[in-house]
Amino acid sequence: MNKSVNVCNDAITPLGMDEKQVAEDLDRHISLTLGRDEGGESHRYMFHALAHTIRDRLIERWRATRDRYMAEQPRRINYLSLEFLMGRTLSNAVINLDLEEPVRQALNNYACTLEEVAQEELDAGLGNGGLGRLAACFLDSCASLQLPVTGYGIRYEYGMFHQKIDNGHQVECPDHWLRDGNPWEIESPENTVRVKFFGHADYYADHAGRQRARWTDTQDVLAVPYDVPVPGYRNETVNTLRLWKSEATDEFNLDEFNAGSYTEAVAAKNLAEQITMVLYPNDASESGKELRLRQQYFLASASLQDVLNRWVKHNGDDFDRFAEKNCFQLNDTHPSVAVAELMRLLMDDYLLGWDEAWDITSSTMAYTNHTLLPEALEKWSVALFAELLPRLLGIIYEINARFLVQVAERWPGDVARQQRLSIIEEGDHPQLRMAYLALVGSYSVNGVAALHTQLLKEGLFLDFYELWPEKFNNKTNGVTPRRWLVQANPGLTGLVSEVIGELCITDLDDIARLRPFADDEAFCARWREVKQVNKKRLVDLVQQECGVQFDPSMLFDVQVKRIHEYKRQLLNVLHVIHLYDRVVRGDVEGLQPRCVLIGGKAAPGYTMAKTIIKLINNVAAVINKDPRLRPWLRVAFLPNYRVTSMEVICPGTDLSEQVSTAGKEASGTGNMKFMMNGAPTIGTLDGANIEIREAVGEENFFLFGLQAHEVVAARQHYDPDAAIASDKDFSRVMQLLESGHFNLFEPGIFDPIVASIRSEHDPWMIAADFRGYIDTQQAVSQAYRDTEAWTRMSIYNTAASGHFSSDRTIREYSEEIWRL
Ligand code: 26Q
Repeated sequence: MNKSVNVCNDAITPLGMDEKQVAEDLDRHISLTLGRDEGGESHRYMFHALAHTIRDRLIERWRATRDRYMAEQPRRINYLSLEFLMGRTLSNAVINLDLEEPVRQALNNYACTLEEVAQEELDAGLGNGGLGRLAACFLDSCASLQLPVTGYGIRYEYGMFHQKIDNGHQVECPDHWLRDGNPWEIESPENTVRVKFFGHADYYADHAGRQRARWTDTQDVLAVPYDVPVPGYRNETVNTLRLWKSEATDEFNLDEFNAGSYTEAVAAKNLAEQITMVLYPNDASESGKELRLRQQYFLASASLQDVLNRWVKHNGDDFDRFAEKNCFQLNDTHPSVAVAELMRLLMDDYLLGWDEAWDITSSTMAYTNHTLLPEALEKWSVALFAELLPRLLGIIYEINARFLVQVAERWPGDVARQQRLSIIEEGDHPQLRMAYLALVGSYSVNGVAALHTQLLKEGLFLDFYELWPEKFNNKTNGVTPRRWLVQANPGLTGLVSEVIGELCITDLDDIARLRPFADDEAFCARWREVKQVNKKRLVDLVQQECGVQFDPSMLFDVQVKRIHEYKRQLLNVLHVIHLYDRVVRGDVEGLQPRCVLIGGKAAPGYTMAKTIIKLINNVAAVINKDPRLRPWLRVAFLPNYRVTSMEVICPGTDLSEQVSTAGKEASGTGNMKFMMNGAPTIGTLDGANIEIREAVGEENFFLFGLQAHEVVAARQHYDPDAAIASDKDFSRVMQLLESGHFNLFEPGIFDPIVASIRSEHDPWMIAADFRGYIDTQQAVSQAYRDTEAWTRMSIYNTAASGHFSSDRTIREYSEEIWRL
């Protein structure tokens, strides 16, 4: 480091945070950074100029934060995740830097609004859904709580696909989100590292006779870091999200080139660069894809090397205090090969012995599980591992052998248990169970909601729980109130602050002070006004994106999330068909007019999920074109549901649908965003719904359906045909479906859906919960018609949402897992 640069920098006056300075910088970036003439700039250029203006101010604080961490040497937490679903950055940065007023005024000079300019930004869609968005909310909370947490992820060239709807079918389009350049990233080539693939492991004895290993004849790929600033809420802290891009090494190309095979050299370059080309769009594990394993190892190795390089730079090769000063939080099993990779780096590169390396690894790794579906637990073929990561496989075998000795000591002679617990699943095609590697290698294992953690302990991970009960803990998810309240719902935030006096947004329990105002009639009226404004915003979105006219005087019933059978969008459709049937039969007594909105992406290879999307669209088409239905029911499928759409959706929603089969949804986080914005939930006792209901009170939650243990018991004698036959409403709904009423010119396309509902083996037990769901929806309708009571319920939901701030979650991680 050049000292004079530092000294010089300290002397620079910080950039102004007032309107005048912001406006000057905006002008300068338009003319000098972008090379545009002033006046009449397109919103696109205004976005880039404003982003640079904001970015300059982020960078100042970023460097100060780095200096502070350097001086204070706190324990550093590294959040390893294959997904960070960040969405847009501009408005979030403006809010967190407290620049809203100056920015608005500066933009005034160009006759445009912050909203118009913000619209230009493409979502950073580097994630599938809940797990990826949770990582993004956590980063915001960590920076807002001034915790030294760095996110490590992959800079996918193509993020989550763009969903189009063509004749009711999902069509996937590429998401080239970096096309116009990304003003929020800064490349850091000096921190490039090498990641090895293929080759073989050589074992040898060193001069002291110790057994050592070398990984040789490898094909290396470069990992180049791109850093993204993560600003805390008005606290001068800016943390880092470091995203890795893969690039070909130079000498590799040169070798090929010298051998005269120029084209092979270019092809090899492509292979290296493929690694970070595209996000896998499955939100449940897709088995066996080699490229996915390459991504996982690429992230794990690059991130660990980065942390070790920084350590060695400041501490030399003394690793005594490494575990005290570092922690790796594994976001599901996706980066879990990090357990073996840290062992490799410590032993092969830094020459530690096995026991020393294991002590460090098993006291720095912590694992978060996000799923209870056994089919979603990641496995990799041993054969694939042997070819791609031979040295890692050797280490995993050794970890497993030593682990099974422990199992044998604890349960002598229990061979069945040893097989059950083994990291290697034996058979014709042996597989590595990545969750088991994570469990064995971590000092902490957490679930993401109380029920989920309990079910992990009783079921999926029971054997491990018996072995190491102290490792297991719960961390109920949360969402950041900066994005999901302040940014998404300025109207509500303003109203709340006005009545309770400055809301403490980093300690959201404070919002409980809102509760008494539910008895204040004037306040309730204003609460409704805010909701109406938000509903109109949503009406515009639905009009634009779906061409369906919603009516803000009707109840807005919303289900947005990935399309999955266990999430039961089908149940929602069955209710819609039931309402359709009622109106057509003239049975409108006690009916509440509704607008039903459904949105979400299906994994491209998940045929049933795609058929469900088609059904929603076909049902919507029949209903929306029938004039008899217009006063009662309107239905829309929102294409390309993403973070940015949720920012408009959750403030404008009256009723939040969280209807998964009990025991299947680990937590859910959309449920929390709706609650925060004052929408009561209709839901099952699943995931975080249970805690939401406890927090808001059972009278403010619309509960239905079997409980998790009842689902298990009911499977024994599950008879959907009988349930349909004995229920007139259900029979009529099935009659409409089976007669082809919603697919008159597309015969048979919904047969798989009908068959799944009627199957005794339907794992999601749609038929078991139909009646309860319909009745509870009727209770919702009735409740909604009592405007005063409904308003109170809405206020109570917001007032009780403090517990579901990701700040609370991160405080728990910080105290109980990270021990900061
Ligand atoms: C794995 C291997 C290969 C390809 C893809 C995947 C893969 C990718 C993403 C597997 C799973 C995911 C995502 C899972 C997920 O989003 N889980 C959700 O996590 C949320 C945050 O904890 C919970 O709220 C949800 O309940 C849970 O479904």
